[in-house]
Amino acid sequence: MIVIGELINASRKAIKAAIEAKDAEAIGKVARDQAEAGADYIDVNAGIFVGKEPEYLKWLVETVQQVTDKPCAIDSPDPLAIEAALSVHKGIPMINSISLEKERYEKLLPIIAGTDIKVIALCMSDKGMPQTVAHRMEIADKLVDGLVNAGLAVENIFVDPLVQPLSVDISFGVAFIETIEKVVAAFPGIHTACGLSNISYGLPARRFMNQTFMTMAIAKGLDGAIFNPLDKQMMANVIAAEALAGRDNFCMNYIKAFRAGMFEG
Ligand code: THG
Repeated sequence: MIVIGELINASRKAIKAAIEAKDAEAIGKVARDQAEAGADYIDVNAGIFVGKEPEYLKWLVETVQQVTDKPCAIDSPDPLAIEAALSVHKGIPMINSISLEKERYEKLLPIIAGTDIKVIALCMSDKGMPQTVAHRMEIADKLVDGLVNAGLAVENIFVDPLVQPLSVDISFGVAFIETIEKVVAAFPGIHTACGLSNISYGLPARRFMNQTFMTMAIAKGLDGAIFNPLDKQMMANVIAAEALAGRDNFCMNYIKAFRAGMFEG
């Protein structure tokens, strides 16, 4: 599982305050904690700051990279904010995300064309959020096609079929999972990703929903996710699910995690 740590998101109160105060120590700690817990990428999102998003996103990238070698997942719908963050990022970042929305697509594609940058391809278009598997696949097809034609390796693309709340429509869980299965079959070598916790929005006991959904999605091939890596139960659950899905030779990773004490407590 490619773990994208979600905690540096300005929609969270403590993070919003830390960004406004330019509290590098507070942000650095959240970055370091997530890296130590096993995050492969540190997501940075300053989306609530209209007008100041480019400046803040840039500062977040610099601040995170002062304390960890992990690359960032630059999380913004605004190509200008992404460009600002890219200008200071060291190593190979992940862009979160490109979509089929015309303006976003046309501005981002030339920025990433021919590079080694990892990119999340979010299944969203100017028609809004897709409701069905067929609509999600139609968008995924166009995005993967466009990105590959622009010179990106299929291995650097993470299709995100877009998790929407089960409380809004009872078909959204199955639609997401079926899309994962189809994407993995349609584009050999591709990765997938998602903002997992959207599934439980508006429901009680969200952690149960999130954990079970993660297991179901891993069974169908999900191999990347944006979530809280400090949630030890979720991390242990992910490692067990990947072994059960046949993606952990000789259960080596599972056994290693056990020896490291991940399943205690
Ligand atoms: N796909 C992609 N990127 C995404 C999303 C997605 N980025 C944003 C979001 N969705 C995923 N990131 C987060 C970050 C933080 C929280 C949830 C999703 C979070 N939520 C608290 C909760 O669920 O309880 C509420 C906020 C709070 O702590 O106050 O922390 O779908 N590509």
